[in-house]
Amino acid sequence: MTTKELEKKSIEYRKKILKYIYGANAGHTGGSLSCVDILNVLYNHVLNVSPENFTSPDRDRYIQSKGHTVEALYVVLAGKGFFPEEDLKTLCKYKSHYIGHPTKKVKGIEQNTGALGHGLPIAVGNAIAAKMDKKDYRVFTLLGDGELPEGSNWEAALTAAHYKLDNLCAILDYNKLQISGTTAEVCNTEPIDAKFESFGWSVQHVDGHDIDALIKMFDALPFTTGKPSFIIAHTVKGKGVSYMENNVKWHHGVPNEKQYEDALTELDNALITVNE
Ligand SMILES: Cc1ncc(C[n+]2csc(CCOP(=O)(O)OP(=O)(O)O)c2C)c(N)n1
Repeated sequence: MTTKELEKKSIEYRKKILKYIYGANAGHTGGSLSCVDILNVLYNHVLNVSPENFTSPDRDRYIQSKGHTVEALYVVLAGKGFFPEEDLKTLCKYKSHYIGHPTKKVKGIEQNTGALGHGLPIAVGNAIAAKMDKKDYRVFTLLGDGELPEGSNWEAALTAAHYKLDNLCAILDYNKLQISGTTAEVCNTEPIDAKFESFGWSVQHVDGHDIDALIKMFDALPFTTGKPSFIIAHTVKGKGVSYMENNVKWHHGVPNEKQYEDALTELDNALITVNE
């Protein structure tokens, strides 16, 4: 897929994230819009995973540690044919499997997450298993900067370096906001790059909304043989909808009808620009 095609896909994903959150009257809007370009590139360029090979032991693994932004994952998985997009109309409804956090009841989802701080440890376990089984699959996990203070992440970070897991890549959705304020105010984890480097990871920074830059970054994995890779993806919470951008209110805010229409208009205009 070309960069332009992926850029268009990102806008379509954003529209769908809003559509289903608006329909459900629930969801994590800002963080889903923040990470969707990363998911786009992962699922449409990087990961060897599809509905057909999802039970193969050789498939790549993607574990979404910041589980609350599952709406972004749902629209990407639906687009890949893991389940009919129609199913997302049941988002957050009684008896639906499409709940507000990832669950293995949904095809394409590797692990239940949402209690923050669990995805990286699980990914480390998967990557160790690949090494033990002499398999070539790779393991990717997406973390939020607000989730980084969870202690389990640091134990996993130590372990990943100890076992030289160069088949592991953690991506940080570095939007600098979390649930109730800036990440720095709630619990400062800076300097993140120096911390992971000192733990024995190979660290790179990227613009998490630049499709081309993301492709190049993922194509360069592993950054160092014998070390796990850490990508700090600089993102904007609420990206693509100007009134939501960098506003903590939209962590789990749901647009009203007028706001929803305005957001769609803005995204449709962005689509016209990409098409030019
Ligand atoms: C163990 C745990 N503690 C608290 C929460 C509540 N919680 C949900 S989202 C969130 C903030 C996460 O911030 P971040 O990881 O930066 O996500 P983003 O801003 O990218 O949406 C918190 C504290 C949780 N889900 N799990």
